[in-house]
Amino acid sequence: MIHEKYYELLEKQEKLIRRTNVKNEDFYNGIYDRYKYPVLTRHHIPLQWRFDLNKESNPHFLERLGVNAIFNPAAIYLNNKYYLVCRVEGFDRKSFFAVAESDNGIDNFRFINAPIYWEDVDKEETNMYDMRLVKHEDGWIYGVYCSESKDLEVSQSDTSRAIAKAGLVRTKDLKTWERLPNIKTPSPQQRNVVLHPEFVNSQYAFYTRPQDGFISTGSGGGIAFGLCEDILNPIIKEETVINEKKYHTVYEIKNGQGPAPIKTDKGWIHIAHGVRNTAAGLRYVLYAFATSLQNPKRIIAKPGGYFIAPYDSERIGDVSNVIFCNGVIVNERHEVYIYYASSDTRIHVAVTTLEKLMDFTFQTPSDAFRSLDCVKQRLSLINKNIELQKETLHCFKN
Ligand code: M1P
Repeated sequence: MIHEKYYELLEKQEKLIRRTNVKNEDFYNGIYDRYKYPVLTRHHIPLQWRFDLNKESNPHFLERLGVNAIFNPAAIYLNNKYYLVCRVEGFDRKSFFAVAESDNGIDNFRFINAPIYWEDVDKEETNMYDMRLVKHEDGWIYGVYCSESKDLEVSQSDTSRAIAKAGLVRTKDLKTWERLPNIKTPSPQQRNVVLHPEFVNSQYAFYTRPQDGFISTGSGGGIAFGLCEDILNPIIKEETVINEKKYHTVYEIKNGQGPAPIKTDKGWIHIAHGVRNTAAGLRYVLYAFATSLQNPKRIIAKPGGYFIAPYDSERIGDVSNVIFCNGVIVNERHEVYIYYASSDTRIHVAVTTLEKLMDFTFQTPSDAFRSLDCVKQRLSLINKNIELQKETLHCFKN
């Protein structure tokens, strides 16, 4: 017999899932709209994934397998539906992937099927997270994720040193997944590895983020590019850093590719995350850049500063002051849905159009790298506006 408490919690959860999301009218930058409510939180997880519903075996209706957070989702648009492949983190710290579906991309996201399970090919793998989904021109949907294992080279007393690698899976329907071998790269550690949607020189192309250590990126930490001949035996022989981390920018100590880039008439638009250090710890923001259609290794535009930063309550969570994005959707109406997580805790959406995103990417002044040069940029903007105001006043008087 099902415990009566289940029905009570289910009713509450249904209200949450069916709640209409609305634009956050307090926020304006013209570039994108923020939405009032997160699109997914841990309260959206199906109750049967957390509770034993049976009154006999669970008379007090205790939570057996809790969920701590839902964040950093991959995103894909299939058959007019919006899908997020979320990072779901249990109370035990282990993350896994689960698919949520919505008809409009901004609300009513509901988890479907069961948590994703695939063949266990790497017995050393302890944790998995931050998938990037790509519908590749070869016809498969690929997922690249961070596959974490304990570093066995360090002494036994070091219980936290780990190794991050790039795990690879593929699917056609988000239900059945084929686990392919981990991607081999020249760098000792990898996170934020992303497949480019098209072949480059007849090869699979990847963005990587080489790093020496698990947390600290050491000599790596920028966005690199590499080619791979065989996706079933994925080896990237050479990684070339195309977008470095840089002093006194928003990507000073880490710089990682977000979702796969968006193709536009003027170039590939990338949403990436940049990290800097502060007295309060690391601060993660999103920024944008564009690469050439003819040569995806060449950066052709890079607006200065951030695109999305932690805002109001987004600042607070398990790992505060973090905005992370590994999923974006462009629908047939050229609307752009940017799924971002705040503070490693919950998922939000920011919505714009391709036209506005291109305007932002190609027209925003780039970082001048020095305060006085940035003042010059701003003075040029102000002076142009003063001229316009004078002209307008003149016209008005006449
Ligand atoms: O805690 C912030 C993020 O830290 C890691 O990202 P990165 O390697 O780019 O610094 C990941 O653990 C990511 O999931 C997390 O959101």
